[in-house]
Amino acid sequence: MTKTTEQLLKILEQFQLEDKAVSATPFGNGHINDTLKVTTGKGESKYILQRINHQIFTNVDMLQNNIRVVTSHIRQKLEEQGEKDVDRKVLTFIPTKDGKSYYFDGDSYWRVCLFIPRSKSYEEVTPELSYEAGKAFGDFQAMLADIPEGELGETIPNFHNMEFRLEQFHDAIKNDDAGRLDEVKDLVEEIEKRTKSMCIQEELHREGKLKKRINHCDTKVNNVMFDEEGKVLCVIDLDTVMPGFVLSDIGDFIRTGANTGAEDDENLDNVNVNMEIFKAYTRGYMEKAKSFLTPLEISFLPYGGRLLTYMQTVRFLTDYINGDTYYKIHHPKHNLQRTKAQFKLLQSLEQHAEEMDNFMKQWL
Ligand code: ADP
Ligand code: GN1
Ligand code: MG
Repeated sequence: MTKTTEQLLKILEQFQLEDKAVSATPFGNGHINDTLKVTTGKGESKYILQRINHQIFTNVDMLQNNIRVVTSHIRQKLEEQGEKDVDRKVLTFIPTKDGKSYYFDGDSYWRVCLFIPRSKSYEEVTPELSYEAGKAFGDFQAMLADIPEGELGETIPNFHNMEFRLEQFHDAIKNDDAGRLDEVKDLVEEIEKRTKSMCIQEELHREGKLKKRINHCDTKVNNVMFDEEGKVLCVIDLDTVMPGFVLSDIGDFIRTGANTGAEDDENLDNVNVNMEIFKAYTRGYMEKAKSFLTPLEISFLPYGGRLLTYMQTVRFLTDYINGDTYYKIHHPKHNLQRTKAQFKLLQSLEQHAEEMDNFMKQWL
């Protein structure tokens, strides 16, 4: 439900804001939450207001508790390191007037954080920005590695569990709720061909060879904030930070950052893997993550790119078959278009698999 500015300002009044808000306008390109930039009387962008998608994040208390644990853990580490610019290096959430981390208006859940001044996010990156982002996500995982097990909940259970995503896919096919199955038969077949090879992580985990770590789980390039000089400030969009398999956090960056086209590109010729971006991200990531990754995990990093791209293909197609119940869409065939573009990227990653594996040898 769209809110008027007046309604949004009423919601903002519930929070302990230092400066009075005068406007709130839609911001960013997220598919899940609604993000608004809040401006004060002085014309300054001061806050970010977000409506949490509680159809998807059903346990808002768990979600907000995870974010509190993660941001305070990082804040403490930054302070210990003598960091001067802490407020631009980690998100700062503003409590409500009654001390809660979110406000429920009887219909939606809202939260507010500080707008990071002089910051920028990108939909496309250069090798330099990609290297910086690799360091940022490697560092993020390293900083969270000592959070005791059990302290963070799974905000979306089985979020990056490939076996579970395929179960959802097969349910969608069985039900064919929107009557779209005929139209997507070829894509379904391509997905089926790869099911076994894409569930290796779950298999290795059962065999005790792969452990879970705390991951960001949404390492899209637009979830990294950079400063004016192209240095990383911090990673944002912390809703999906949870225990999972380490490949998530390289895989989603390769999927989004190392794509020469857009996630939903209409022209599939635009979509290919950009090897320079892959190499730069991996170099940055390995600088920070080498100390905690096992040789098995290191050798699997390029597979992570294929896996997350395959997973996203499956998720978009599942949503299309279900009749677009999960992702925000901008036109009726959007999820199909996204599926095709992601599948094209997967094919390109498959063609470059050997080259990517060879690149990893310097760390093995
Ligand atoms: P979504 O879940 O919708 O992706 P995000 O938290 O990633 O939401 O926010 C969407 C976009 O808004 C980001 O890509 C970023 O450009 C911008 N943004 C979010 N939080 C901040 C912030 N604290 N300061 C500045 N920009 C932000
Ligand atoms: C969603 O919130 P956003 O737009 O950054 C999704 C990710 C997908 C991504 C695809 C909670 O991320 O898992 O990879 O869209 N988030 C959730 O673009 O499902
Ligand atoms: Mg985001």
